[in-house]
Amino acid sequence: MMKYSKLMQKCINLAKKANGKNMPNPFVGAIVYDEEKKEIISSGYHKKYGEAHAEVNAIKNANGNTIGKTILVSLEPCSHYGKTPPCTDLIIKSGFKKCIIAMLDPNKKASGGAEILKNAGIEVVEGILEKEARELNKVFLKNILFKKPYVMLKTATTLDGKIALLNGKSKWITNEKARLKVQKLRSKYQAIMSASGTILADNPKLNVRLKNKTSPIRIIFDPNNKIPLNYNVFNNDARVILINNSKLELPKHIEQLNFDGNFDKLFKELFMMGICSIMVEAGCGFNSELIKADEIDEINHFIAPKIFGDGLNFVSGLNYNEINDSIQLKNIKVEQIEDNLLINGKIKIY
Ligand code: AOF
Ligand code: ZN
Repeated sequence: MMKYSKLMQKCINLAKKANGKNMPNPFVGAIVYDEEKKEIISSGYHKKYGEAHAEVNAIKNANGNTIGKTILVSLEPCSHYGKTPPCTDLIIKSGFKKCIIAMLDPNKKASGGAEILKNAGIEVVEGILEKEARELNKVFLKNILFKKPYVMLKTATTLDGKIALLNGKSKWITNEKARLKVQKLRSKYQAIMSASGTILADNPKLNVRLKNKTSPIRIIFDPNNKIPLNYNVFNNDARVILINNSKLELPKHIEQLNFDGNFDKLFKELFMMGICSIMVEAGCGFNSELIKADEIDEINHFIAPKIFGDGLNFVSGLNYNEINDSIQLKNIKVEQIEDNLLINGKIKIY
């Protein structure tokens, strides 16, 4: 199994090259392998939404050298006619002996490929680097299983957990390199979401100031119509979705959505508007609402070596009687960025 893990890791690394152009489709990588010669014949990945699947690209690159060979794919080969024909047909036609899969496809329309291959006499091995493959496709999994966007909360606090001084001042808690990291995180999400408190206090641009990177869609939570339309977040650098219950006349790049207090419904509506992944950068009020509504999947939390004493909390209004009932982040990763720390963890694992 060791050799398959190494090869599957290569499939996963290949899949990442799509760099989001695959959205809303999954990241998928594939390798055609010769078990006798112990060598990789070819590889491929899903490059762009609507275009060839990973298996198709890997098989094309094998130039006919597939009979009796093994194919490794980071996702169960599809069995359906979508934008492209079923990969199972091509795998069977190409004469493969074995198919190694990291994870089954959660998409009911396309799943069942493993069974089809087995019925055609191909040996199928499932679950190689499944955890890594699910991490790679966390956004796709959330989208398919819940019809909602994947939501990551970014926070930055002092050592004593404060996001601002009591007077609201918060520029700058983290160091410059940590702020560059925030730009990189923003570039990985399709949309960035913030709320009126933060926007009125900081008038942020919520854009990406990195070379060759487009800025994310901005989702502005302002149900009580507090933010004037001349604020930076409403400029036409990118599409804006404004959550606001007033009757407004808006420029073309701003779409309006109402909010009735139900976050589950709000995120489902955002998904229907094509939003697959969201990074939240807001203040205590909005962070707390989303955490209480159980809408956060992942947290990236920066810590700076400062002590503010009395100040604004990162979360408030949550309380538990038992430690076991409190929120426990999983799969923790810690990165030191000069004198700051970045702690990444999951609230939900898909
Ligand atoms: C991909 N790339 O490499 C694999 C996918 O509309 P289609 O034909 O592109 O089908 C999309 C579905 O196919 C997708 O949701 C997933 O379930 C399955 N497998 N999709 O985009 C790939 N192997
Ligand atoms: Zn396919």
